[in-house]
Amino acid sequence: MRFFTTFVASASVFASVVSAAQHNVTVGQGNGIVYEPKFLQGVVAGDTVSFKFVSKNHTVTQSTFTAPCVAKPEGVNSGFIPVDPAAATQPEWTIQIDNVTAPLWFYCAQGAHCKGGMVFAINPTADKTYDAFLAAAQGVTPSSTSTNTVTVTGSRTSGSQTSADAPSASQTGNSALGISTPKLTSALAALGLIAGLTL
Ligand SMILES: *[C@@H]1O[C@H](CO)[C@@H](O)[C@H](O)[C@H]1NC(C)=O
Ligand SMILES: *[C@@H]1O[C@H](CO)[C@@H](O)[C@H](O)[C@H]1NC(C)=O
Ligand SMILES: *[C@@H]1O[C@H](CO)[C@@H](O)[C@H](O)[C@H]1NC(C)=O
Ligand SMILES: [Cu+2]
Repeated sequence: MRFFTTFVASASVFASVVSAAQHNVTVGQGNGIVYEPKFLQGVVAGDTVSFKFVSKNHTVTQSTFTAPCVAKPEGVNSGFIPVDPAAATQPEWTIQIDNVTAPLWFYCAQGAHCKGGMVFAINPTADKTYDAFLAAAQGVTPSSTSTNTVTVTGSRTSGSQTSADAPSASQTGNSALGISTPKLTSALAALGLIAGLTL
């Protein structure tokens, strides 16, 4: 009977794990200044979104619908993640979506990538569409990136893989933003040695 009890408990844990979907987004596909797909629909609370960085040196930075190329205060931010073309594995950065009441908006903080159309959305609506967000991004001069981003770059290029990889302000107290637990899921230890990447 002890075996049976254990089995039931394990099964229910497994069920709750598989019910949350993992959505996958590629960053920099084909050396492009692009997220693929450009937006996700139907993301529900508990789902994760995993960003795989496949080229160059991009970010996934949370913004707002009205200011697409400006980091949202307290928003999540991957920081700059350079990709070594010769590396066997590519860096991944994963967020968990806790609150899908409102759409979520993101951009790349590298150079003029945002103005060039490198923007991403989760659950855009009929009212606030991806196309409207993209148009606003292309019409807006990217502002200088926040001090948060500078901090992230510094700790990543020094090879840290701890939570200091991203600004702590972005990692906690984000329930109202609907996002939690950003985490870097691939080894970045060699980052400090990567050189000569193009923007
Ligand atoms: C995302 O990638 C993971 C790991 O490769 C895979 O298990 C999962 O099915 C993918 N999700 C989708 C929606 O394709
Ligand atoms: C979910 O997000 C909405 C819109 O941003 C916000 O008004 C609401 O308070 C959030 N709910 C929770 C439980 O954080
Ligand atoms: C990535 O881009 C950031 C911002 O332009 C820059 O500070 C950093 O040095 C770049 N990293 C690499 C490895 O090129
Ligand atoms: Cu970019």
